[in-house]
Amino acid sequence: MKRLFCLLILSFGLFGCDRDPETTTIQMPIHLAPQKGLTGDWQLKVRVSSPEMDAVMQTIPLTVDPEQGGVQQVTIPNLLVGDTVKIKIEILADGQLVSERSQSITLLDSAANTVSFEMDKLVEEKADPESEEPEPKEEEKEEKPKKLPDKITWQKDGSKMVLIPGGSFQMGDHLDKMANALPVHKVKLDGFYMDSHEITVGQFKRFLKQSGYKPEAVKAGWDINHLWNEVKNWSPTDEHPVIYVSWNDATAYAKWAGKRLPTEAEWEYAARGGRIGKGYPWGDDEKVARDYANYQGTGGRDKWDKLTAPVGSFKPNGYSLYDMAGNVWEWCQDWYGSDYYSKSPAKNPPGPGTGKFRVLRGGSWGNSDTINLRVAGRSNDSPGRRSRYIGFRCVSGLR
Ligand SMILES: [Ca+2]
Repeated sequence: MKRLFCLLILSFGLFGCDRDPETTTIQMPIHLAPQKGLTGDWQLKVRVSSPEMDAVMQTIPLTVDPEQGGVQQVTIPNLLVGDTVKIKIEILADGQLVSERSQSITLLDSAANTVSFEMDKLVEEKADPESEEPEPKEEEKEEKPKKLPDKITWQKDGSKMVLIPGGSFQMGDHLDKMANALPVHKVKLDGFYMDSHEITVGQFKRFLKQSGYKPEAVKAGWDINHLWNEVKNWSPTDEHPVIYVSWNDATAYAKWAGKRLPTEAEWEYAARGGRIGKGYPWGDDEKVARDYANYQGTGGRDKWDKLTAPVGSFKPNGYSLYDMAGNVWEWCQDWYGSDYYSKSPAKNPPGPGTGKFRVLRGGSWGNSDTINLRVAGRSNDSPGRRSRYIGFRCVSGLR
């Protein structure tokens, strides 16, 4: 019983309803033995790769209580029939790897491809992180040189940043009233680091002090004290997100910090937190929205009525990003194009070459409807626009 083991079960069930001859799915029931006395923020990382395609990687919050044990179902769609793929499962507690398993499977035509993983004795592996299982040994060695830290602190502005691993996702949504989120299309992105929090009032003040940059509100005639008094009405402390920043201001900050604004595709991919086809950063359940987002009104964790919340007051998504829904709208790098999704390049789309408005994402404390909190929701405004509802965060590419 003490031995670690990995059980592979292939079951070839013909489901009949899959008429697409080229793609299929993998179903992955992940069995967790009860882990006595363990607490922490648990995550499941799933990586699927083959010689024919780039790695698809997801980070998923563990829905099974590790103390109780149980089965968590993971489904990976849109895989090529006939491909032999390698699946790697990692379990992390508070960002630290505690257990991993790998298996390969050849995907069958029109079949439900199932790989079952048995995870037990998580703590024994944690105690010896250098230990490797005999079976996946060679493949583990291949991957180690690529390993980047999951979390970093950006020296220039002190931001905590999290690694968003490269991969592919379905961008957009079929939800009513979101014609500009169509067509849903596959996008492939290189990895990047993203600020885990929105840029705060305190960070933006330090930027102005150190750089001498004159914010757009001041250029437009506001006294700087008037600007900060206005900010204070809705973002009362240095820990609240900065507001009344135009796209030009946000871009100037990012440039000063040696970062950049996220592309719209990067923002949506990151907001999804490794989840596939879900409406919000936390999944589909609107009833728990106030655990994750500050929007109009209060309830649950949302104690902020008619103002922003200090950044990081709500639960993070699967990539440890906070406030990707609500609090403040976030500027993206791209020009806005309502029909851009029909002509977007498949890899690292940069947005239209020109336009009148810049993309805004994520909704804000002022939104009454959760539709604005959706990961695929798109808004826009002119690059000089300043508002109590708009802030930003930055990213850095890996090269
Ligand atoms: Ca609120």
